Amino acid sequence: MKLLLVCLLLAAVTTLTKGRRALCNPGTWCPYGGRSYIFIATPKSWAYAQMFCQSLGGTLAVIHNRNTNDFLRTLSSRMDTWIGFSDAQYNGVWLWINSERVVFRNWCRGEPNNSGGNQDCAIINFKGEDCWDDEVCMANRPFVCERENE
Ligand SMILES: [Ca+2]
Ligand SMILES: [Ca+2]
Repeated sequence: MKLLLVCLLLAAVTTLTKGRRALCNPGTWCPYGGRSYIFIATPKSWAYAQMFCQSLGGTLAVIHNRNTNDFLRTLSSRMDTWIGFSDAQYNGVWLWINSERVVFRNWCRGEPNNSGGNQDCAIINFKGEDCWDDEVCMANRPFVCERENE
């Protein structure tokens, strides 16, 4: 019975993902644009999310263009999701966790607003929308990791 359910689920996922550029099974690394990404649905604080990504051989995901943004938006099912973008070092100075240059941003209107004076970590899919918000880093959120392809 359990096996049948798993098969049905797999069939459903396969149907849903048909036509996309890559077939990604939930909980596995998904190659895209020269890197691989994984969505972790278990909510963690930003720092613990990064540590978890490191334990998988990666970092929190970095976004350099619209295509990657859209891909991760789909991968994360449009849930509030941490990415590796933070201004914790110096408020207002947003840096990628792998130190790569910032060439793409997708802030929601009025964001980042540093609300309450301590929003230093970025999520995608704010309120389900296609834009980013700064939030309190201690908040528990799902997250996406990335790593180099083997
Ligand atoms: Ca801030
Ligand atoms: Ca905010």
